[in-house]
Amino acid sequence: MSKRISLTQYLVEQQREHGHIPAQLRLLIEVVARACKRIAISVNKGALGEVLGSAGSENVQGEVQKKLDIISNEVLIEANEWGGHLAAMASEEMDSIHVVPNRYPQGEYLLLFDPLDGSSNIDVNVSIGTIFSVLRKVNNTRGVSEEDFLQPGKQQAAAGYCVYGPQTTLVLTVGEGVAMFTLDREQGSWVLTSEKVQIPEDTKEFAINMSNMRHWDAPVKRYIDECLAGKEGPRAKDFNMRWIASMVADVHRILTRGGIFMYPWDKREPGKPGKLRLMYEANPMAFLVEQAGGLATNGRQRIMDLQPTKLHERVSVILGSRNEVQRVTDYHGEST
Ligand code: AHM
Ligand code: MG
Repeated sequence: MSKRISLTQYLVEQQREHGHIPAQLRLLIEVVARACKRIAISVNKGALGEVLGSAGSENVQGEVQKKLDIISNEVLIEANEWGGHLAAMASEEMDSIHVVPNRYPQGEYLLLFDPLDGSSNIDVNVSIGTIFSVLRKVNNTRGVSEEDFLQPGKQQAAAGYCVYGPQTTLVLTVGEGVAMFTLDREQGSWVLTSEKVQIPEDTKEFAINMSNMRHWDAPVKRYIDECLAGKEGPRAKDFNMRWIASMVADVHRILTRGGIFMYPWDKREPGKPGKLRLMYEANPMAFLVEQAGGLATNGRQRIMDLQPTKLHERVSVILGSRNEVQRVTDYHGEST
């Protein structure tokens, strides 16, 4: 059997080789990974743990919160607030930022997360996940405020997700490629199972919620129409479609075998730039996808170049295999 490399060993080796993972960042990643293990235990218990169903509350975006959304949020906060590596946290499930209480030392990092992405899949036993993004607190001269979080995605120090599926897998980047770790349940440890992940440049697989087709903008409609035309159409090849409705699971497939994922802006709510959240979903996934050789845009600009104006900002998302994302982005350019 080949040598097993744990998450800790991987991070220590990265630190030695590249010297760019400060001890605080390593600790932070390990704490997030530990929290994900706890969330995985709750997810696995399902009905037996009485964790399914709605919590009877709404988040800041007016979405009904599931019990597991709230449990996962609490697990991440409790695990991270006392370690001394963080200044504050922000979550899709909280109205405003959570500043590390005074009784604990304040660190230099900011942690953002979608504690349980793919909430509509919780009760039906389909893959869901936790997405996280790490920023550095740039201004050290005062306390911490929401403004400190409003940094473009290219400034992320680390990002990743944990997918709770048939296997529990943690996928991570610290800016030196993408690595995957599978949870060994018997040992309770994360084992490196894939390194230097690369997304193929071309693909025959797309992921989009087709029920929104009538609301799409012309460039998205053109791209999908061409895919659907198959061998006989302008693309001269047949395409396959997948839509799990859990971004983590769709992105995980794309990191594993390629593909394109789109949750584009559509005409239903003209004032709203998209469904997915820039800071908790789009930025961390864009960082991972780019580190694996793919692209991530909002149709017009690179996602990680976008300057956020508010914490819960939404964005149009197109990411995955480089040549396909470039094609959809070019279609947007041609339509203006
Ligand atoms: P959530 O964070 O409330 O779970 O919403 C995000 C999810 C993504 O994981 C997924 O890609 C999308 O919403 C699915 O949306 P839809 O149900 O419109 O297909
Ligand atoms: Mg989400």
